Amino acid sequence: MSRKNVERWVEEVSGWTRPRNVVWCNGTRQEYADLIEVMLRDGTLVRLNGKAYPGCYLHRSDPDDVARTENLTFICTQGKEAAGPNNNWMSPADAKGKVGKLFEGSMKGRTMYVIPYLMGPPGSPSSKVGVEVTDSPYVAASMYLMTRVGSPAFEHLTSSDEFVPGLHSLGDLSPDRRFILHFPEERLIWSIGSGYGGNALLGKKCFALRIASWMAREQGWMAEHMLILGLEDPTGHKTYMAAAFPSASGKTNLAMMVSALETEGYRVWTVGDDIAWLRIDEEGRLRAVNPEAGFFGVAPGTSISTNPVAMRTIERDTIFTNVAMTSDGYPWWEGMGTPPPQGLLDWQGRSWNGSGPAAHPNSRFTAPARQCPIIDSDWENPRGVVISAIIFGSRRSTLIPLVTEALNWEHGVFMGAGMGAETTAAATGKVGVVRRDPMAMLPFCSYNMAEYFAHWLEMGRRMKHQPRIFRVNWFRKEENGKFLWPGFGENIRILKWILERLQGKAGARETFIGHLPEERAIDVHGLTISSDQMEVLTRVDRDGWEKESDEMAAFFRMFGDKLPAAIAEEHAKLRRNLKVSTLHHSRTN
Ligand code: OXD
Ligand code: MN
Repeated sequence: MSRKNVERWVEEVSGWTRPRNVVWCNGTRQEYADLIEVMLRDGTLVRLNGKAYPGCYLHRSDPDDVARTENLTFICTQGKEAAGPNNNWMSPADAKGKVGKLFEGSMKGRTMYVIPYLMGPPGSPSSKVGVEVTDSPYVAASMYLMTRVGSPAFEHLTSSDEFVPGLHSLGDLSPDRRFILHFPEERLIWSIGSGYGGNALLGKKCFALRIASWMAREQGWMAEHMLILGLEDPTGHKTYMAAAFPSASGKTNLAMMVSALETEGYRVWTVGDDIAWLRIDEEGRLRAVNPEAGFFGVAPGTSISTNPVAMRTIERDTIFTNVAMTSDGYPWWEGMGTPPPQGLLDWQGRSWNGSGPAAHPNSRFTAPARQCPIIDSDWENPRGVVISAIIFGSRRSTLIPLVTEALNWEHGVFMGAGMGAETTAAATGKVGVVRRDPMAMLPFCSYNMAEYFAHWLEMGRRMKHQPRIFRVNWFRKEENGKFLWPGFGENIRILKWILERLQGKAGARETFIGHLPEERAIDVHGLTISSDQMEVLTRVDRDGWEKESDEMAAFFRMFGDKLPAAIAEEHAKLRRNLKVSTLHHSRTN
């Protein structure tokens, strides 16, 4: 490599942030052990019960630093237009002037870790190198779990000189001096004032989604907020699917699902749980790799019944953040399936008095992907896996059916582009309000989303074998607030319908929102769900769609005439069809 280029950059930033010393990370186990030692000594980590949870630690963060801060996240491009109405923008000069000052001396008295890391499988044409410089040992240790640190990165750099530098400092952790800045034109990341995963593990959201989505558009590939799974059918054949859901909406659970139809031969294999890098192969198929090497999953709600695979993945060599801790040194969180024990310490280390959650709602586990018992045999295949279906999903307690298949690629892109989602605790702000979150990428697309939709359309045109596109919603609720669909391992029934659609076997009826499963096309044997409930789950609610369509219109209007004509046309078609169905409605009533 240009190890020299990296050295030059490190020298520059250390002259300016002034750390006490600089440590280069090579990715060895010993280095990881040393980092852990440092943090046990200074209280950054607490060792968990070594018998039940060997190699596991708890980190309690600053109480004001527990989630991504979208309002403090900026795209810094020469022109504001390039960032689009979907991003906060600062000019590179202003950003560097303002935030550069905060970095001055910000590492005083601390160690600076230099972390060269590879995103993607070693030897893959999709993989890319980043170098993160950080003064947080917690961030450095987390990077060991989430990426491939050291030699895989240097080896990759023998074939290409390109690396994405990322400068991170905890600063004083004040939200008033917190900035997550992206300079996509020069492929640079600056982050200060937060140690939280999505703000500070720069390989994840900052590089693998924001910088990468920009690079992907320029270079003709895609960087998406998607899990990747392999669905094995009774013949032993695997079909790979990629699914985009907003943060904290069950991607990890879906990617690691223990199938309720396992005895019939349907099972799921995990390739990734959060991010997919997709490119078109020589035969015109879409192939995906998981750029990450670990999981940064939401703890609350994870249990032996909801996600036994995750529970097994995190029983060793895992860092927990902001979970509660029992008096025996076990991690604990709401929805873990055991009642809160006596003597519980809450996520801030205080004795828990029963009021409020003991674990923070966005508390997390960080664990290497190779520990996942159902990790797919091809998860590190340099060529990636061929994607046959793309699934969009989000939390919606009303309206959106259990599953819908798009009528074609353009309609599918419209489906993703207009997707609404209820907000979650993964970002600061109000939870449970519906916002438009196209392709679950609203917080992560670093350029004008109108151009992002155009890029999706263009990718579709370039593919000879387009994946089919689906929209799912496991989160529909009854009036009493109970979920209508059991979810988790039972979601295999929906994946099975999707697979049968790909195989031309499953029945569907065409409606103006797409293909919906025919009555009894979804295999519900063994489930206690009535045909009335299934009918509700697959119904098209005209009035609800009228309102949904208005909300989409308001969102699309932000993009003015940049909105691709194909998206505007799909929206107009929905409007026309709604009118027709109103006429029909009034005639038959
Ligand atoms: C995540 C997120 O942590 O999307 O994956 O916030
Ligand atoms: Mn995510």
